[in-house]
Amino acid sequence: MKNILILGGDGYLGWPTAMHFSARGYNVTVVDNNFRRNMNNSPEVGSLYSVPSLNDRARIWYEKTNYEIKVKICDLTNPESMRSFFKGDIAYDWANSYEYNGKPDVVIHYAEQPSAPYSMMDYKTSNFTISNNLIVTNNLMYAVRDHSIDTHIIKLGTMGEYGTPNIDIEEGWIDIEHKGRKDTFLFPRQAGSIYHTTKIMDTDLLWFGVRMWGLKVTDLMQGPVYGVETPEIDNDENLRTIFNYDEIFGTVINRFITQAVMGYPLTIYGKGGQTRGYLNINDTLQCIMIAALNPPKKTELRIFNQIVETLSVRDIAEKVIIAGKEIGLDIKLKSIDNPRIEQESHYYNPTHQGLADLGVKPNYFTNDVITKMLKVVSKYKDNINQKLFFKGIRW
Ligand code: USQ
Repeated sequence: MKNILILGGDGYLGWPTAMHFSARGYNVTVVDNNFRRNMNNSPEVGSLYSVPSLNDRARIWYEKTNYEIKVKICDLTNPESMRSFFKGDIAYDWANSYEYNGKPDVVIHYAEQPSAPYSMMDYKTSNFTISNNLIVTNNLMYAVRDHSIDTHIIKLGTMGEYGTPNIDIEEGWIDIEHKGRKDTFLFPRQAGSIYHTTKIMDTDLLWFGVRMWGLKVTDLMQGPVYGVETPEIDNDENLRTIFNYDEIFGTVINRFITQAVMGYPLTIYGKGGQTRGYLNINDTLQCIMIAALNPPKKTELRIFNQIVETLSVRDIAEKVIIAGKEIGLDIKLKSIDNPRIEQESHYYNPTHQGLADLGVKPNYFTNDVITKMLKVVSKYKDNINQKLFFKGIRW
């Protein structure tokens, strides 16, 4: 494994992933269409701080570490743009000052519209989510099939593909016995938003590519991620990753931490019994690295549930309140009429053994982790616009 291609390398997870691989000596290329960055300029979106352009961040990273991260800004819904990364030409694109690496050994696919609320705003944002996410995945699948069949595709899926069924959630697959015969199928899926539905469709596309053409795919069913620091960011202002606290792009833990810092009551939607599998951003990095170092067999769609612990919204709020007290914060919570359509108290028991068996060591949502996050976020207090905490995007 030498060449790593990261699609969506400017996002919350993409940029830390790029630095994580680069710091370990891999040849990293990041591609992005600037969607998340442009959205941060919208008056409805709140980011804790602004981050340098992707090209500038790569330059700053190089000056600090001597490791090069190659950057290409382009739209991967354009099939020719996607295919250019898999042809293996060592070519120079003069117009964009970009030099192509050889074929990627691993491609990590984050290049999707990642927000459930955004996908539910109206038919336009829904159409954008569907067309962007599915066309990028389909372009990727064909590019690998046509030019680089040995490339290992690591696709970020989501635990939300499974929904909240009243049975245990298996790791991707389920054995079914029906009228005396047995077979193995993808675990039943039932998404709670248009965004999550596109992730189900991505999985179906890739499963098709695996069966038809023998692609080598790892699909990571990831839960909501939280955190603001990684060893590579190393508290460096210029290497920070995009961090949103607004209702559209902020995930619940990052939002609650930011609300806590501002003394704003934590926005619990409905009963707060909504339970999900969470993980720290550092565990995302661990999981991706371990998945890359342990590729599946050819013709295998390997699925891992990428979470480390399950928590309800109320559990999260209570933990933040307790940790906040330790550093003198008086945090309240507030139950809000739920703008989403989802179960608010339900059974939830997902298996998540595969990545642990490969050596992932979990970091939990502890007091210590919470107080550290509260302290980092406090530094940017002046940038926080409380009006963006709740907008009420209805499903
Ligand atoms: N929630 C609140 N209050 C808030 C925000 C959220 O109670 O202020 C609740 C939501 O109703 C939901 C839960 O917290 O029940 C999680 O919401 P979220 O916004 O953190 O996560 P979600 O919309 O599901 O999406 C996020 C990421 C997405 C990823 C997904 C993993 O944005 O990219 O795929 O987490 S999962 O949820 O497992 O599908």
